[in-house]
Amino acid sequence: AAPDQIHQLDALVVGTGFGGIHMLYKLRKELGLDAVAIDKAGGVGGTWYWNRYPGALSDSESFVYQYSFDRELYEQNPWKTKYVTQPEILEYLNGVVDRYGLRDHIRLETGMTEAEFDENSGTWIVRTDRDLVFRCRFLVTAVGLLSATNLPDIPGIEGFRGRVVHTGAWPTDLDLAGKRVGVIGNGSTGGQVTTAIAPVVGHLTSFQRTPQYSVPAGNRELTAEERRSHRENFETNWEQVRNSNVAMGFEESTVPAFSVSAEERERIFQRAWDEGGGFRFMFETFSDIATDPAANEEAAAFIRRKIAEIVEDPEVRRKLTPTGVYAHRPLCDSGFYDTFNRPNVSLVNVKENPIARMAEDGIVTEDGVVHELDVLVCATGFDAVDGNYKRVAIRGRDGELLKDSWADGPTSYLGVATTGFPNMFMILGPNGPFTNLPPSIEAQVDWIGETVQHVRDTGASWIDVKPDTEAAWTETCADIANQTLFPKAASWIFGANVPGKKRTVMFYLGGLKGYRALLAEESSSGYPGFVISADELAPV
Ligand code: NA7
Repeated sequence: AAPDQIHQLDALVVGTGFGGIHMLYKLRKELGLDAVAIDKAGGVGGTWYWNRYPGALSDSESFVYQYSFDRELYEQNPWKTKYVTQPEILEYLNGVVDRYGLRDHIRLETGMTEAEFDENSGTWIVRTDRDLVFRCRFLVTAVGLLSATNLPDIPGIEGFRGRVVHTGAWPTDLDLAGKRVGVIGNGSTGGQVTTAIAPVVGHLTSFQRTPQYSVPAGNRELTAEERRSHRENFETNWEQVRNSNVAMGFEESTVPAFSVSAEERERIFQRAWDEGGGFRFMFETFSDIATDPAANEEAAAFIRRKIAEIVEDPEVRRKLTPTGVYAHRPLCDSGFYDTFNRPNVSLVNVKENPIARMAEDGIVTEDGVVHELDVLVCATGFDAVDGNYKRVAIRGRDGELLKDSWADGPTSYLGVATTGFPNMFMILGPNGPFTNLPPSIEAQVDWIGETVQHVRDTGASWIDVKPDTEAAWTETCADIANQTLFPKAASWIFGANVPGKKRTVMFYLGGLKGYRALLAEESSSGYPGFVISADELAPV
């Protein structure tokens, strides 16, 4: 584009999910900057725009699955159930955008394709898939850590006469009633979609590679008393959330599993099972489920006993029963195991009997059976954390591509900035906290806002992470992860779900409280982990 077609801005935000919306609010309403947000989607909402599959639900409890930056917004939110569904969350986010008058500053159906840092001017030039080019001092990427879809590579899939859909790009016109539907995957998404559609479809075939541990979600209406308490205890509740590890709105246990008797242990697991919630089951019961193999096995064995009680057919039960460590992202469901007692549901374990190819009329497994399908639903997850960064060309200092800089695995400092890419801030970048996400997003947005203000106040043109700082942070994240059992399970938390993706640490598992303290220390001590362009020029 000719220079006169370039839109000059103080800041550009890429993405309009929970992170992007809050960042745009911060930049415009609190810092008074000229900021715009773009999104490749046709509406705002990020994750909650794309994941419209039946059964899509946040399994963070609704009283903590929202913003806390405006108490009035919080108090006016009408959510009445313990968990909220995709349409409710999407409506909420649209309401936030309208409430603060942000819609005029959002360009939809506009995807970032390239971004390049110009060191002389200390600005970013951002190109899009439209005729829109931006030049801005600050670039904030809020592109989602679970949004770049991962599709299975099935030979012959293009010859399938039916329809193939990914849960993370769900079409609005798809009617599954009476259809023969295959679902590949049984993570959070697969569990939800399978449970929701089984009563509606003609026949459902679930293709599972790794059986999962799941506990009941326990969704229900909140009582009037609970809702009143959430409003009235706004400050104490959010203080608790911000000073916890997983930010889910409960106190994490400090009691080791073997410090109580076997009967007491059983009682505590049963109480958690009855209450519901995957994170509660893993972190509210005992302090060492995620770290001590023997404690972990106690929790796993409890869930296996429940599966044995629920699932009637012995062969189906065997296939549904996990044997490994309980260290994926903890799941919960609304009747997942029960679904396999239905006469219209069948289960194929694709580790024992892999998918060989796709025929015109369905999936052919290695035993030669054709599983006839009208629709194939891929609940196969995401190229998590860095997926969206690798799909565009982001060039930092000296023209280096971000995906090359991350060739050995994505890194950052505090999940918000990465060396060589000055003035670029990430929301939920690699090696950020592993928590219920809105509270971590708010911590990052606050910090990014403060840092942008700092750079402006000092008159500097850019700020960049020191390479040593970033290397040390990667090491910290790896050290903490290695003290847990999570690396022992092959999941997206470590990049293990995408073929060919390097397995590496992608989260800070030290908890939100510690994370927030580190962010605060960095800014209050004058950004020792960063180089600020003026610093370099200062006489020694
Ligand atoms: P997940 O948790 O990555 O689950 C993906 C599922 O798809 C999982 O069961 C995978 O089996 C399965 N999968 C992936 N690729 C294949 C192939 N090629 N063949 C067979 N099965 C496959 O994604 P979700 O969308 O459920 O959830 C992601 C996060 O989003 C979730 O944790 C929430 O935080 C929100 P595997 O276990 O790898 O053997």
